[in-house]
Amino acid sequence: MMRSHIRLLFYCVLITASSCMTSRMPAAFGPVPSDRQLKWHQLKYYAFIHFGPNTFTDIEWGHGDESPDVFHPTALDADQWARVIRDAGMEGVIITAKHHDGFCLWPSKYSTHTVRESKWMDGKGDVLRDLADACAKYQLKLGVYLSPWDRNHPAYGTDSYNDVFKDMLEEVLTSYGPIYEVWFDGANGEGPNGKKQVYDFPGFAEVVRKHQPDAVIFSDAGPDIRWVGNERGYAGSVNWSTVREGAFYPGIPGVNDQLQAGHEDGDIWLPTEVNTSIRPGWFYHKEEDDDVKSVNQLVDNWYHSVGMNGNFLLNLPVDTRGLVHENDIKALQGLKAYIDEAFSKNLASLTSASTGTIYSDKFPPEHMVDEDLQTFWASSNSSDVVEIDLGSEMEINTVLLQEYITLGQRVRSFTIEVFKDGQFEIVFEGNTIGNRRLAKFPKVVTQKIKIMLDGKAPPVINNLEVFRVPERLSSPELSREAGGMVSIHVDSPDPVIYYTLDGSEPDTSDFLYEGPFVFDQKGTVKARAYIENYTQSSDVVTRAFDIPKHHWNIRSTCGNDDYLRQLIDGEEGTIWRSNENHAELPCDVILDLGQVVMLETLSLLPRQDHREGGHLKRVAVALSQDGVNWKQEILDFEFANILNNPVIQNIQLRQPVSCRYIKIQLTEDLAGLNWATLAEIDVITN
Ligand code: FUL
Repeated sequence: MMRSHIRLLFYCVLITASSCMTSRMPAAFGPVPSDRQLKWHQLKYYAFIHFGPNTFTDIEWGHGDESPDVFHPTALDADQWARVIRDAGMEGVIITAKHHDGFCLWPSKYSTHTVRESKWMDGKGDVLRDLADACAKYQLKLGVYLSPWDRNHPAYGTDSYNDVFKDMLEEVLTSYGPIYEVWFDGANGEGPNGKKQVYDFPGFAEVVRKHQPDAVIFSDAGPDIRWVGNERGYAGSVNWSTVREGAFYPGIPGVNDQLQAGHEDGDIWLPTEVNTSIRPGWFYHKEEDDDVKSVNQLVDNWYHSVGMNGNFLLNLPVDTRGLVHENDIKALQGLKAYIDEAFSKNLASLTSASTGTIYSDKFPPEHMVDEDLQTFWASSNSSDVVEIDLGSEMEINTVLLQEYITLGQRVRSFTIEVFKDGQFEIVFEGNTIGNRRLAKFPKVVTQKIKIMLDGKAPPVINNLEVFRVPERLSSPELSREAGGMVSIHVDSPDPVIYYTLDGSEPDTSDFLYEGPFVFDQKGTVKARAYIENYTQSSDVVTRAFDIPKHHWNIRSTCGNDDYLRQLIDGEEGTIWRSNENHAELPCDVILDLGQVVMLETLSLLPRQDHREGGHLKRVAVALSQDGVNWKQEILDFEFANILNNPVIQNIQLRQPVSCRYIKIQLTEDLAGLNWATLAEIDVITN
């Protein structure tokens, strides 16, 4: 009796061990990354460079009919770009070798619109060569952006253009050393003959695979990396690296939310790259020198890209000298300092970890905290719990989680709890994890952290780190209402704010902000906030204001007059719209500035609420001194890239014009539905 009991027990243990505990690798679940995608997942942060004729013509989308001579950098120094990029902690750079204007930054045999035709370096220069050399020197990876849309090439819109594009690709991929990423823009407009092109994307990919088999290919739809659906630099809190095959193709409208979130039931691996520019535009515009993203904004982008299962592609628009601008460098340095301080000390390093279940003792929970990304904990249950004991009480506010994506992306949602006052309390609830997920919550003192995971399959986690990242004070927000009153707001209890009106950097010896103040002239306000007895200060924020708007009047030949004043109320959040469904375009909005000014630039702000309806495509502008006799100043201004990047549109006059009345002729809207919206009108006067 006794012996049979023991034998039974022995068999039970054997059966349990062989069914629950195995030393075999857990099976992959769903689609998994290719080797080249896995290598790309190891990157975090790299630079985009937009540079070309647009840098000099001051527009976002060149027409392709510009003279190659407009390209004339005075002090181009690719070594400086690479140094700045390396010092920023970036791992590589992708340059616009050819943007929509068709201008090639290398002397392509297949185009007559290249650096060779420009006077820069007597036509002997090659920007790609300079950058490739600098990348080799600073050990940066080199990537190329090539726009299939070409507004210059005579073959565009015919079958032979696809071959031209492949030839150009081949030149770029065979002459400049290893290329780590090829970036195909989805934009597809008309070429010089008014025709659009059907792109041979599979053929383009073949050329890349042939000459640079390790390079990843980006487009809205891959095949290796997908666009994140917006140009603001935001991945979603739900971000699957998997998508349904065939759901996307480059330039497909109306799928931006899906691009951002991916598909939980996706059948191919297509992770997100999160792209944004350090300034409002992708190309350099002098009037944006004070609009460089603040360190706070960049930090926010970091958490929403690197921290949300994406890689961060940050654009640096090289300026007309051919250099990365000082203001951009300062912001990059600020982000680098933050990252270094925030993530250098992992408080969970080599602490003890325990879990609800393990798939096998070859994949124990300690593997999550050993800082070795090749080892992992594998659970045997789709819902599981991880507990970390930090060894002693510590102040923490951030947890980094990483799935071992070689075996697929599994976690659907997770909750973080910390032990406080004798019990666990929830501090964070998140959705997907993927390659990397940063969970940031208000700081708390604790010794124990519990993470509840819910997966499509048993979670496989290879890294868990815990940090106490610096809390950054919010940046001041400056606004001026139509009456000329300037308000400064800081999203923090009891900030002390100082400001200047002479363009200098504010400190505690400048004006103390005690409430809205009158500033009804042209000039610049700069503000900085302090908290905690001046031990912490914010970014400096700069706002340039032109003539005030209280004497302005506005009327229109379409739309509802009640909302017209919203165009000049100083508030970016309010919009005017012509009557939807009334096919009112073309129509005019007429502005009376109440005084004669020397007008340099007219600035039109598109709607900022991330809705698409009513976006303008083209406007014209006429000016008048008396409101009776008009002179047409701008025949056709294109709202370039308005759907993806609805930033302020600066319509620059060829030279300053003396006028009091401005007629904005709304000629065409993007959707062709003949109705329009705008958020705000501003002027820049001389
Ligand atoms: C967009 C382009 O149209 C913009 O000009 C910019 O190059 C951006 C990165 O991609 O589709």
